[in-house]
Amino acid sequence: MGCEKKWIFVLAVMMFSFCWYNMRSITWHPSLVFRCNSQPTIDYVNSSSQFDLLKQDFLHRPIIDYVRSSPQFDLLKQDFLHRMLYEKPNVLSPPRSDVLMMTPWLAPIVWNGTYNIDILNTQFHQKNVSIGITVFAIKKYTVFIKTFIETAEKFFMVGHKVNYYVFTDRVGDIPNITLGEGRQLVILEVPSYKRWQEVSMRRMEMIRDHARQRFVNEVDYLVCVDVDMRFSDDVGVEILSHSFGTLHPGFYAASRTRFTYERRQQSTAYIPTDEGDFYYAGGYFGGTVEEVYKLTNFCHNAMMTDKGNNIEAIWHDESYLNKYFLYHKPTKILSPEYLWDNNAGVPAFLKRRRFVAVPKNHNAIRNKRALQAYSRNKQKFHS
Ligand code: 4GW
Ligand code: MN
Repeated sequence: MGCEKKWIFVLAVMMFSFCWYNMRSITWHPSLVFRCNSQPTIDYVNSSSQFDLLKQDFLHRPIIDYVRSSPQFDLLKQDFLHRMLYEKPNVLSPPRSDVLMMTPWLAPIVWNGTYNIDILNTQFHQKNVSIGITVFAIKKYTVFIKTFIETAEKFFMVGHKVNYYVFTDRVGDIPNITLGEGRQLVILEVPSYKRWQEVSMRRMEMIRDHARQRFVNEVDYLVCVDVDMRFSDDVGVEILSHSFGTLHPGFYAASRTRFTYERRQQSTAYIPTDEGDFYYAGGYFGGTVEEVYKLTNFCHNAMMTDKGNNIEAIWHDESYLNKYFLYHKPTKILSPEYLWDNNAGVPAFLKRRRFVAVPKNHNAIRNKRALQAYSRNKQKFHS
């Protein structure tokens, strides 16, 4: 009898445990709770194993440290615009329909009428940007400096901080020019090269070296241009971007095959006839100091490789620049408004001429032999 009671007791305990176990799962097991829900949340929850990992991440990295180590978030908060009144952009009526406003890689092409300079000025003032403009005046080209800087004072980045970096071999020939507030002239003495091609090409090396040694500590952006030019209308922060190139005034409408890229395969500047987006001008490019360093470093190294192989690209630094931009697409492109030659007339799409070539008295400015070679090439390739 005692034994029977014991078994009945054991059985009762087992049945009770079994029922209790099941009741617990009915009441508390999360999957059953979710099953009561008409939405199939259960599948989502069950299959989202990455949520477990997130939880662990959270435990291992205390929030307080994360906040403390990200001071840039405080600065971001300050970046906002005040109330401004201007015409609303219209999605179904683009500001320009006569010109390409965007590249296939979504880099804007800067044309008059496509941007609001007040918005851009406010944004760039908030960032307190400073802009360096590099220009070379080697040998007789010092004659261009006065007009270049005087017109830049009127039109280039007015209201922003500007450093003019004038590279020259004739320091004594650089005139004294009174500059506006926040603007300064820095004269950089550099060697001159015998061959004019080298004078033009070595700009890449000199910009590269000074970008690293000096510009990076002094300015945010660099604008690198020819000196035989005058500003005749506004050139402002609308041109600034990570990296930018400018459409050459002679080729904006030309087909790929007519672009005067380097076509010899032996050259590092070689571009086949079935490639190429635009023909960029050698006399106007820029970007952040770091990007300009990369660009000029590439071009100079490519030139040196070619030099070692006794080859020089057809349009010198311009050919290497075009090769660089083919495979390192610029993030902004300047329309020919930013680099024009009045010899090409004034087509209807050209609403402004902001930076135009100063006619050169070739005989007085350039050495004779170089001039002959130069005109021969111009006729052959730029006609
Ligand atoms: C032929 O005798 C020469 S000299 C071709 C360029 C020369 C040259 C150019 C020079 O003697 N001194 C000089 O400083 N440069 C710089 O290179 C100057 O900044 C000039 O704007 C740039 C490109 O030369 P460029 O303006 O004569 O080239 P194009 O006619 O294509 O704009
Ligand atoms: Mn020029």
